[in-house]
Amino acid sequence: MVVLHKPALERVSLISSHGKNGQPTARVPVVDLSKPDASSLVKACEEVGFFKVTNHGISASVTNRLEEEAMAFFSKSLREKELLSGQALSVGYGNKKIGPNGDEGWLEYLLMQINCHGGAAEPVLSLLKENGASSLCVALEEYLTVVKRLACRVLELLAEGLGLSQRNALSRLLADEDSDSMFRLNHYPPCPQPCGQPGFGLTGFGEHTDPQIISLLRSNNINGLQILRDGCWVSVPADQSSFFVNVGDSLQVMTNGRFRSVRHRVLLGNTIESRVSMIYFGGPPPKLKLAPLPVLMAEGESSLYREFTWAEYKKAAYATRLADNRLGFFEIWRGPS
Ligand code: GA4
Repeated sequence: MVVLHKPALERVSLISSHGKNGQPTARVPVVDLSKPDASSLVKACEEVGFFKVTNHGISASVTNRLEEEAMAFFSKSLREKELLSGQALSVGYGNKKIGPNGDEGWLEYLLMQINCHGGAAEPVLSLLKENGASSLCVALEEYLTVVKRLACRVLELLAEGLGLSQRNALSRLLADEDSDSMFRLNHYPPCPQPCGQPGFGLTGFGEHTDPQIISLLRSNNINGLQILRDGCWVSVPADQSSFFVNVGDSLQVMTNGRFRSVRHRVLLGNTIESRVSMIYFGGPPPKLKLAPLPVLMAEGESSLYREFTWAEYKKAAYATRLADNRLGFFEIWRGPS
């Protein structure tokens, strides 16, 4: 993986090479938390809406434990796993179906709300315990504590890079006991047969942007993640020791479009091994009014969005299909440009 230092990030295209299957590979901006550079972090959010965090301080034993527990859960029988499905707003165990509006992907998952103490919330927590998955709960608890801390650290660095006077101006939204954050464990089983272009063809998770403020993804070493960059899909080489971070729609609004929520998807090609990913979606409290931060607005600049709360946005999001441009409904139309 090529590490981009600030001047290089300014110069080069984000497509670095073409993989074996002819698919362009993304040159992902890297943020090394052992020597953090707030301005290159801001630049990555403006130009790509996506970056990778290294030297993050989360021990491999914590991520490995959760990955092992997740695999143990997903290797249970469908009947056992389905005891955890059918909850409101898609929370719980899901198989192929994503969201309530007919989207499907080649995956199974566990989706949960995060509670005010930063752990997995009810009803998934009780269902896991009742169904003999208490060691998964322990691994979840341990992981969620550290991943939330990392998300807050990234947001503090962003606040610094944006020149916000309060370091916690963004991170406090995740730290708030009413923060509406979520977590998902995804298991993409091996593809049944090589399909489409060699190595690429089966949609694991269809294209979308994340509605929340920020998402932190950690996966095993199986490729599949792609981001949309200047109208082209580019593959993100897997890196199990790093965290991939993407800007969500809410942060796009709070920066009045200066940061872009990145469109991404998962395409599968591996016929032998499973892809496992764990994603923390840091969201604000339901009552928060999503609007550009006044200090980020230049003189005379007006908001690109009408004012709405996170609760309204989330409700609207659940009425959309995965690939829809959800923020479009909240944009103020300014006539033909
Ligand atoms: C995309 C980001 C997160 O995975 C998620 C997804 C949610 C779900 O799977 O229930 C949604 C999707 C996501 C956006 C539009 C709606 C809601 C599926 C869907 C079709 C948990 C989230 O918050 O929004």
